[in-house]
Amino acid sequence: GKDPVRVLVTGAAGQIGYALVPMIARGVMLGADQPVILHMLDIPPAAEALNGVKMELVDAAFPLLKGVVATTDVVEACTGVNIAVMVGGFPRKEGMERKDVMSKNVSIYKAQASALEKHAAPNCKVLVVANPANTNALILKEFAPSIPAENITCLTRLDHNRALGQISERLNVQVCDVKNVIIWGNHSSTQYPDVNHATVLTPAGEKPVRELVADDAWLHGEFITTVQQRGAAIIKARKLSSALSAASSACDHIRDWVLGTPEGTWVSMGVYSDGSYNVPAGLIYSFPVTCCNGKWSIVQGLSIDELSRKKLDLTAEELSEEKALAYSCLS
Ligand code: NAX
Repeated sequence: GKDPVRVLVTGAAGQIGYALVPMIARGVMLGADQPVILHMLDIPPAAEALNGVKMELVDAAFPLLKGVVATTDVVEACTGVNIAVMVGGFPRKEGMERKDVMSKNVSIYKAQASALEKHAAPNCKVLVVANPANTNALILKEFAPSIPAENITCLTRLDHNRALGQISERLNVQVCDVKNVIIWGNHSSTQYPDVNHATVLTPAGEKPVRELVADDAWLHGEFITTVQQRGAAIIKARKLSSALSAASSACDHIRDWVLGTPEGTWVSMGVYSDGSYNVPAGLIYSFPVTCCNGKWSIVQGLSIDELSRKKLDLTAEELSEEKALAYSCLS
């Protein structure tokens, strides 16, 4: 069989971690024929809970799971990992200033960047989930200069999947028949969920979502705000933030990156901007991408109408501000 792949999950004792590690151990992330060794990192106050997760992983007797490292030592956690899913971070608490939260996460991501750079396997692929996801990924990139920029990404696949879900509910079609929505920009409420190029597979062939929905007011209004505000709606309903959908989408992100996107389909990933679509270079920005042989590339040449242009720029501006705030925390 195949050699095991080492997958790091930081913040593994948390909510998303608890949903994510069994998915990885079942082959949802890397395939049903790919053995894995899980590396789980958390901080000392969560060490006992982390050990409990390790006990449950043992108890579940996953055939693909060839080993579990559960640790609060970042070097041990990062050593030899091929894939790093960064879920651990400092959450925003009631009454905290944005700058204070940013400052905490900048120091976490700076330290973990160095550990990954020194100890991860060559060509390690990194997915940042923890918020502010795009900016944490940017800090990680800055402080791990020997890891290629293309190997550092952030999660906007949950937003992408939420957009697919909303279209499928609205049209009463199977979600697997909807494709090529786009999430542009920041994983925040300024993100732009764009359906201008999205299609639905119908018995009569592929049809544009715009033609099938035929309700611009909904597409320009409620659809966009529902996707942007879905995280808050889940918190309101569950009294906890999204976890199973975040974990599942993180698996989708890595699976498509490693194993490739289906022909004719793109997905959304937060990646290092090269200036495509006049998005400022040097931001981690969510674009439509296709993946092949373990590499993503931004889908080029899509038409951007005036309304979309404004929304692409607005979310880029927010990311530039976050970047400036993050850098101000470094000095
Ligand atoms: P939890 O608070 O349940 O878990 C976070 C875990 O991280 C905790 O166990 C904590 O001890 C650990 N942690 C804190 N600092 C750490 C460090 N320096 N090293 C390692 N571990 C550390 O949060 P959870 O609900 O699991 O969410 C995790 C992160 O995902 C949050 O930042 C959250 O905002 C973010 N999300 C991002 C999403 C996305 O689509 N990009 C969606 C879901 C989620 O909101």
